[in-house]
Amino acid sequence: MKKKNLGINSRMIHAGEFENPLGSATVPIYQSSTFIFENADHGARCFSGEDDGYIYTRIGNPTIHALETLVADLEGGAEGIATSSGMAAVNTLYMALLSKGDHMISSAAVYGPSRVVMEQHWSRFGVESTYVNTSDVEAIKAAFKPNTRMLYIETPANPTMEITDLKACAALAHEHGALLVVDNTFSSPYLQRPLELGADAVFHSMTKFLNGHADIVAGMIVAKDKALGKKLRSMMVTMGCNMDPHQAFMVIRGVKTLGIRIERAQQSAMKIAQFLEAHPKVEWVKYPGLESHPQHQLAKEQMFGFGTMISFGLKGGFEAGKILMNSVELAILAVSLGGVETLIQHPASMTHSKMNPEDRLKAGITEGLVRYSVGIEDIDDLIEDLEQGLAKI
Ligand code: LCS
Repeated sequence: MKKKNLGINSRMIHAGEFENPLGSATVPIYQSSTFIFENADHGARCFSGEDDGYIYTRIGNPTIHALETLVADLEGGAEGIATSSGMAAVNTLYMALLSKGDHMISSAAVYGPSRVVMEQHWSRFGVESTYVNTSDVEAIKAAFKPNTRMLYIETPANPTMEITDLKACAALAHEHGALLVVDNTFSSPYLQRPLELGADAVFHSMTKFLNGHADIVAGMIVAKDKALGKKLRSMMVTMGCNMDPHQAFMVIRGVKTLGIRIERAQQSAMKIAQFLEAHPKVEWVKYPGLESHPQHQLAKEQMFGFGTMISFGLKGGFEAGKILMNSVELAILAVSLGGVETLIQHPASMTHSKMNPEDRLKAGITEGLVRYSVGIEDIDDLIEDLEQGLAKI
């Protein structure tokens, strides 16, 4: 039975290449910084690329390779490049694909540091950027310039939950000679596969769903074709933002349960979103599964499920949100997302606090927005927790 013919749940458990001379059931941790050459000629052949033997863990490592080939398989790409964190993946993409004088267009609502690093640091090296509401295709069209080299999309967006039409973005980017890069952190390949919709590269903060247990920080880029993969890998190796073998082992372990974790959590997310929408103290709820979500139809078309992330605003604004965050007992007050534990946080003062306040508001990240990442606890407990927290407002 060929592994590539298997469904995604089977591939989450069995995909990924690793040499297995001792027949271990799981991928071993090759916790070694360097690898022994058979002789001097072998060493030279490894360096020249004539032999694909391992050299040094920053360049390549069998445990990391197993994870890279696993996630590349799930995303349907040619090459996976593991990085030390999601932000290392972001900076590898920027560094490899943008040069002085180039321009990129990005979703206005993205994970705060992905935008801040571009506006405050890559701008120092002459890279220009424009931020638009990418759920509006016309706004993207209008932002292209002759030097636009990258269209950078986060969908659903952190934390506004806006959805962007990836097929339309791929067509627009390619028409203008630019690459489409998608941050797929909020969905994971289980719920959305941007490469199948025309993206050139997709990446993850694997700190979130792929690892799923709030115990590892990690990133991954998957390139659609080998040539782009080679360029990105070479940049990752040169910048030295490689993953550690133990980190890779942990994520491989996490990916095995990705499907069942998401299925369970998104079932609860739908119920929680409906509960919040009907609650008198709640002003608005953004969850792609709700018919009230402005891009509900698009989410249905390009995603395989509505996910586990909800954002909402309370009638009492930020003060009410603060009371709720201080009152929940089961949900944990912490940043990050996509783990087995339910988390609640306030983007304006936490994950997106370094953004210019005016830009933050323009991007739809209001002072009162509360972000809720649904875990796999019992749904009745989660609702009861929110109910008692909301009652304190
Ligand atoms: N992309 C997205 C969509 C993210 O949510 C994050 C982290 C990153 C990239 C960066 O990944 P990292 O380097 O942290 O692995 N998001 C966080 C969040 O929303 N709360 O805490 C971290």
